[in-house]
Amino acid sequence: MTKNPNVLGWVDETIALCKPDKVVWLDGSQEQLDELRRQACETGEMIKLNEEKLPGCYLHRTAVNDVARVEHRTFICTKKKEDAGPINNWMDPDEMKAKLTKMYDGVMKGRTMYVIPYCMGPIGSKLSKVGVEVTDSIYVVLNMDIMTRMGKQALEHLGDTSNDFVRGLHSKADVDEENRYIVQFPEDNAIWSINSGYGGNVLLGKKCFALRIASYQGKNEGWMAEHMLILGIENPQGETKYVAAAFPSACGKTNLAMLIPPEVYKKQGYKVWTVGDDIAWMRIGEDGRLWAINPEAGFFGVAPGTNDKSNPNALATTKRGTIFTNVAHNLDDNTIWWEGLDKNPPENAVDWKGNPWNGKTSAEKGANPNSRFTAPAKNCPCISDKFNDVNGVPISAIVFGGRRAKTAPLVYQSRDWAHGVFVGSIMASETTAAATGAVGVVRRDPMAMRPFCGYHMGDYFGHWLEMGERLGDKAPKIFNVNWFRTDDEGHFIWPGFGDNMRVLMWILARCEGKADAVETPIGYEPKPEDINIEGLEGITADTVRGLLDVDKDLWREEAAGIEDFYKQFGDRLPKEMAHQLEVLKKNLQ
Ligand code: GTP
Ligand code: SPV
Ligand code: MN
Repeated sequence: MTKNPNVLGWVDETIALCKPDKVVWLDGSQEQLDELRRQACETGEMIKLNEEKLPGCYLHRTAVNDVARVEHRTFICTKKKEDAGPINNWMDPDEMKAKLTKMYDGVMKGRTMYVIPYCMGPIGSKLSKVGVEVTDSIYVVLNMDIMTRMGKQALEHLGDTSNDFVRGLHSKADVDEENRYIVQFPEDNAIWSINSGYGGNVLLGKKCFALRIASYQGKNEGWMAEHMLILGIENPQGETKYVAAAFPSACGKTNLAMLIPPEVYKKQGYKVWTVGDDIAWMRIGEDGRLWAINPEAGFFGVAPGTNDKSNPNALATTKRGTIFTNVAHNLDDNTIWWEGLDKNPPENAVDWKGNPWNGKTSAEKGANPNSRFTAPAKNCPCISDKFNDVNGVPISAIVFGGRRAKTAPLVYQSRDWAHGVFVGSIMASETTAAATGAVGVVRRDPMAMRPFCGYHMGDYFGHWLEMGERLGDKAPKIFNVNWFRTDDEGHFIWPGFGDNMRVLMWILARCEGKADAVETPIGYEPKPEDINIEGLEGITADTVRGLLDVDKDLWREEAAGIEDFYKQFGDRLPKEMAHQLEVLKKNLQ
């Protein structure tokens, strides 16, 4: 399929190491993929769902011990420990390779090795990059087919001589969690993943390449790889402005990216278009502005909570050609179900663990809280016509946000780019089921990149500052949002979902110099009456005032927490960041 000696040489090495019975190169043809679907159904790896109701859709259950990313087993292996920084797990690359080589040796005996060439980003775009993943999992192949542009087209994009591709070696091995490793070697353009069969651990184009490796490449090559959705808001005159937003895992990116405008905007003719829901690669264009592409071709979205009210566009996207992972299986009509899909759970079902399950009587959940759908972007009713554009889209605003019951207000704007980098760096959010470990614990998650930054976080802040200097007055404006403030009973105060557009509208108005703001100790905020609440039940200007409240006591505690967090970066914390913290402390006096 290719003459590229770098690709051929590397694949030969992996064959010699893993010793598969058979090697299959994925060309991307439907015949080849259909044959793999057939095989996966034969072995029980996948279950074919109701062809009338869910054409081309399949269900897969992972091992019960393998349902989320594993941050404690994820490593950044740079030659020097300090280059991985204090937040990443590190091991010497030679030591790690020696350790894992023993585990890969002969691991594919009796199995088939699949070689998946794939392109992250539109074919032919200068912003796109190629990876090759070898794996022993058909589930991985079929997911990569949805999530990336894979097959021959990717090898053609790479060309016959280039060595600029990411080498991804995956084996599910025995799915042994004690020996599970997700390892990035940024200096070698390589990823080694073993003993998992789940999502972000094994679809190596996604978090491992498009964020961890790509963030490192971006630093060296002068661009940015970020954990951001990209959406366009089209006004009644037909002009579209683009926003990129970084929220931690399971904090609302897919939902915001596909939002349905509230009636008040819909009737005026506003439309929202999805460019991406998880990752943005951004470069400075010839016009000096920041341009973004979505490197992915599909959505690996959180299933629970997705329904025809919260996210009808996502639900519509999953009706064809979709793989469902770890949701409940409705045996009556061979469809699927998850918590929050509707109020009618199936009685005759199988839960995500594979046990008989009655949704009406069981106390157990039918779907894992981190169950997912893998759906082609082209199914999405609101997919942007710029989705495949080789130039990407120009970004007007960057939005950070987390899941905070208190402290962070509904929205605020940074005073300038450097302050915006500070605002991103102090993000904190409650942990979710997207990674193993405790859920609901507040932790610092700078730019939503804590689990995904492939190098020293202090240098990463420095890279953001440098990008701002290069962008100058063409830099996007930077904001922070929080949809998750709760009242005394723990209920969300802000309605969220489609109504988040009301906040985005203030953000865009600020970018165009058309809205006022008030100065607070943490940045600029809207006047409560500048958030449009027309048609919202139970929300008054006073509710908005409450949501915008900056509690100085809480923020003084916050500043102390930031100071602690910053300490670990030592002299690799840019001076500008320390200065911004001093300004915040002074503003809070
Ligand atoms: P990853 O794919 O893990 O990166 O997650 P994500 O950031 O795309 O999160 P997603 O949009 O899938 O939302 C995760 C959870 O948050 C779902 O259960 C949603 O229902 C919920 N959620 C999303 N937006 C809102 C919102 O505006 N308000 C509230 N209360 N919940 C929301
Ligand atoms: C996330 O956890 O941010 C995800 C899911 O988008 S995974 O691909 O598993 O990383
Ligand atoms: Mn994500």
